[in-house]
Amino acid sequence: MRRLSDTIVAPITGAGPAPVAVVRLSGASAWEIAAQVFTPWPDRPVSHRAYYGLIAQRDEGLALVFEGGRGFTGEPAVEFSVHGSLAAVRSVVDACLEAGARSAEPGEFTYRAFLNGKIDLIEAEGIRDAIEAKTELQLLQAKLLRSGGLSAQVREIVVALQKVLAAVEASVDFSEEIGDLDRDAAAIRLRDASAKLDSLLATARPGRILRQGLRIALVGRPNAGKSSLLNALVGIGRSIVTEVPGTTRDYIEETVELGGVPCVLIDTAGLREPNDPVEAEGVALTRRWVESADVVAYVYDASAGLNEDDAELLRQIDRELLMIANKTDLRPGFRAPDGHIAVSAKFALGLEAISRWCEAFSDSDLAATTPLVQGRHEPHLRRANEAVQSSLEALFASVPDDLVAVGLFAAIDELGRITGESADEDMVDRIFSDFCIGK
Ligand SMILES: Nc1nc2c(ncn2[C@@H]2O[C@H](COP(=O)(O)OP(=O)(O)O)[C@@H](O)[C@H]2O)c(=O)[nH]1
Ligand SMILES: [Mg+2]
Repeated sequence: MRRLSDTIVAPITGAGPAPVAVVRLSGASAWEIAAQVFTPWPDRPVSHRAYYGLIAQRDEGLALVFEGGRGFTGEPAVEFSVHGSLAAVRSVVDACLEAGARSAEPGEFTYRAFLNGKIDLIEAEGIRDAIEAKTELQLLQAKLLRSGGLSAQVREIVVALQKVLAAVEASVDFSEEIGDLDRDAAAIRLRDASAKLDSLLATARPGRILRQGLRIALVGRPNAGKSSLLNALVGIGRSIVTEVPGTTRDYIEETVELGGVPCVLIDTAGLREPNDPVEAEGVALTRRWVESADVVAYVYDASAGLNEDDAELLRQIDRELLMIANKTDLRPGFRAPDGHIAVSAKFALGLEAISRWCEAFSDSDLAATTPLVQGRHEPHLRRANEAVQSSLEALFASVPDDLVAVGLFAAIDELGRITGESADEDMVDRIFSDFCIGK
């Protein structure tokens, strides 16, 4: 386990060379250590003030000083701005290590901010997401988490449950003095809490799409133009990452931003396309891609139309379906059936309609205005909701009121795991180990 009593040091800016780099020193002895590596160190440093001087006897730069409770970590800290060369950064870090600091582990600054009560776990996740954001919406979303919007909603539910719990416990302990529990009032509170949990849970899918991308499997008969469509979409989209297909893979994935939404396009490139698309192997493989996808983009040749093979493939698909009529350039005047999108992959026509569809499907408007729950939060919210439901049932069943309390304790505990109030050490460690060094 990390020792909180240590003073830790790490660069908090990216790998240089760059004009400037920042090295953060944080912990109880930060000022004492800074006094050894920075000259002239002020006699009475003032928090939030920057001092100019010589750092580690080699490079001149600024020392920005924070007193305990006022910086990012909540501890005394000093941030040195130096020239952004590898050598300059290393000499500052080394000087701090020699003076008694140790290297910070990944996420350790944020971990301390959490332990010192500056942020909760959700806000820490917002910081991580801001660092990792690849799209504008991801950045906006990270800000919503960081500014405590989701934390406040979770806490509000906890407070409501605590009020019911207090009433239940009072009626158990002092029923003679205060009379029976007001079951209707308790039920109203619990139903309201459950509805709030439901609406938080409803943001899980757009949240997952925003972070991990909307997974779209391209499916259709051989030669329908699936690979051409993938290339055309990559051509109009803003490229995020390109995954190189491994030798063991029988498909490729390309991540591209379409209509502001990160989309993972899944194609069957490299695979021997079966002659008969409904032959066992073809269907089994298609099913495997489809299973990992949110959406199946079913591509067909508009000049040939849909036939029995298409019907058979379509019967296998149990995902949200987007029908795409391709090769419309071969059929001037083609009018796509309702709900189908007409494109020409070859001439990159009609692709904007696919972007708009992705934008609408993934509720990306929501992501700009509402904090969305993350994969880590989801099981806790679900279990909290189940516990609230069981309390509601117990409320009107002929069972002791203690049983109502059991469900409420469980729900409050689950919600505390989201914000970190009742999180165990392993879980907290897992979250912070996702962070990079220097954060
Ligand atoms: N005219 C025309 N040909 C296309 C279009 N899209 C794909 N093709 C051609 O159709 C053939 C099969 O395309 P491909 O993308 O490999 O299909 P896949 O088997 O579904 O991946 C190739 O010769 C493409 O050039 C299109 O929009 N218009
Ligand atoms: Mg292909």
